[in-house]
Amino acid sequence: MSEDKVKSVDKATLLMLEKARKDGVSTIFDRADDMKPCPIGAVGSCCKHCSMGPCRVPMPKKEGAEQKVGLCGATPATIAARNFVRMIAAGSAAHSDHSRDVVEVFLSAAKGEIPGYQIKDEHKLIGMAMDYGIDVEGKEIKDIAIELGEKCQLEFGKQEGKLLGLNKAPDKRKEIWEKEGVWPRGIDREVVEVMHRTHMGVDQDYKTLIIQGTKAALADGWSGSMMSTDLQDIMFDVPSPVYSEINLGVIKKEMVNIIVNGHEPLISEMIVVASQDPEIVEYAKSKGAEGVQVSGMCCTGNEILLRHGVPLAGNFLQQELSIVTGAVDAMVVDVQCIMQSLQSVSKCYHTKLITVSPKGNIPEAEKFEFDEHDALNSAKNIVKAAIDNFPNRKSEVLIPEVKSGLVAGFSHETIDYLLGGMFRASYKPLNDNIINGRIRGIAGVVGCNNVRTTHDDQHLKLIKELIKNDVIVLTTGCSAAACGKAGLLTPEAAKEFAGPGLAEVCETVGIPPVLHMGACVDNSRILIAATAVVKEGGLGDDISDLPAAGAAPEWMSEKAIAIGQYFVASGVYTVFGTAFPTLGSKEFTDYLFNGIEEQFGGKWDFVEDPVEMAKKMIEHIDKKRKELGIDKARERVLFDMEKRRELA
Ligand code: MSK
Repeated sequence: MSEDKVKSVDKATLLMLEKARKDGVSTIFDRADDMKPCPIGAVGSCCKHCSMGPCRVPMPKKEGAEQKVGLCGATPATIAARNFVRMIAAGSAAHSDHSRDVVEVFLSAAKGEIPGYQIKDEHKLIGMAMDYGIDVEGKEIKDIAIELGEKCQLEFGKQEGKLLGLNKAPDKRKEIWEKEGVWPRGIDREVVEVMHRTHMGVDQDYKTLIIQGTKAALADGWSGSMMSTDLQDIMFDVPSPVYSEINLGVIKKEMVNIIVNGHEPLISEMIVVASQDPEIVEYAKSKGAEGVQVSGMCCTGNEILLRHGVPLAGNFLQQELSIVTGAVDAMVVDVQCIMQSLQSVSKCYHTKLITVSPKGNIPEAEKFEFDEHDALNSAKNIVKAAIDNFPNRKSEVLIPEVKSGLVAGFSHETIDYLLGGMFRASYKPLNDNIINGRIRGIAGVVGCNNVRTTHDDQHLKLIKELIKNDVIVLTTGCSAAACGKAGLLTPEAAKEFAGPGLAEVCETVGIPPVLHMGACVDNSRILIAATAVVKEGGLGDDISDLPAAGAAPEWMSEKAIAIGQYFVASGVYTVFGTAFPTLGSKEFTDYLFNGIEEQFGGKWDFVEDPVEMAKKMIEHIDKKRKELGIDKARERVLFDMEKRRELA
């Protein structure tokens, strides 16, 4: 156990690691001990884009010595930039292909072809249609929805013109994108062009490579990801605050346990409905169970947590460990962040591994053809397969008695409403509290777990430091889950962890100091929230003027790099931890950490220590406060009652 302590700060994770070892099961934590990352590839200095290599161009050990180039002459800057923008393209493709599936289902739902899915939020539908330039006057909801679905579909393959989603940004930001020539044309086109330019012997200048990478990233953040968030909200409802529980302790011994894992809520939404059907509950009882418990994992879990309060069993590094409990009767996976090792781990227990996405093919998993036209019955078949597996439990069941309460579901619409009230929904109270200094600034802390650092530790140290210093935190993905497990997603956390100014605002409004905004695609909600703050007024006229910063302290996926780049290109100072994939080129890294700011007002940074990371983010926030002329107000607020009494 003592050796495991550094592997995670989460008690449930440590308990299950101990059980895995006793059961002879290998997990990602064991494999990380056995295999160290390649130090050359980790910093972007390995080019494997042709068969003459891989060429490795590490930093010279002796200062002043010349750095090698690839066989074709590609410099370390070109190699690092090509690797970096390919990561952006992969991340953007992942988010946007998810979005394509959502658009297809939305369009079928709008046409009334798939009865399980409907248009639930007409208000949001009309708003989005208007953003996409659709004249809604006098039209039926159904017709507006069809027109919107068709318009969204075109965004993927558009060859010329401009992606429409970016129109939502502040005017000044749009001018910057125009000036820098980075407004994307079509989602697919920008991703394909990255792949072409990074092919052997094409674009040889990191400055033009990153321009193309920026187009692909913006196509993700302001279009692909944003479309899926918005259309999912229209079909499944805009999230609003909901109480639930998190951690492996939400798995129930006497119930049939289904874990839904991945990123797309299209099928898991139906599994939730199916699991509550009286006929299904009776069927579960006929097999000796008390009922059916659906729990989430990673971002599919975040999606159904936000909209239905379905408990979250854990984040990325806990997916294998949920099976180690011996109580998971089926793990249903869709796409992204699903470990291949789930096949071998589930074989050690009785767990049925089910894949519902043809794109996420897993050789040894059971494949369920999901028929959208008969969605509920398809979902019932999946649930029944889990129920049939309940009597097959073979190993000792051990569920850690570790779980925490949380409040999730802070869409940007909800924040608007909570702050301003139903009849005067507005960001004004937030802006006022930033101006008067009760809230020092805003931080978006997002992203994955990474087994190369202590699980959840970086997220928690960073976020606790930020809220202690009156910085309100918006969070998504596995970072949000880490916060939930540590009790940071409850209104009570404000009193315990937040600085006096932030705590006062949270207590008045009744919100936690850390707001769970959703899955990784929902980082688009943070962009819209930042835009709403700009449009409210008093804090400059662009996102880059805001006292705000972003971070992904435990990132690991290519999607995180795409997210980071669209935040930087939207004007945000963005800090990553654990590792940074361009450090092998001083020239390209200097550009990302400094030069890029002149173009976009945002920049990258890399800091390993989370407290130091918080310090740098707060320094940036204070710099922005000074530029806005609101640093004086903050000093006044910090003069608390005790000091006033002393003065008297
Ligand atoms: S699941 S991309 S590990 S946040 Fe969205 Fe978590 Fe990162 Fe996957």
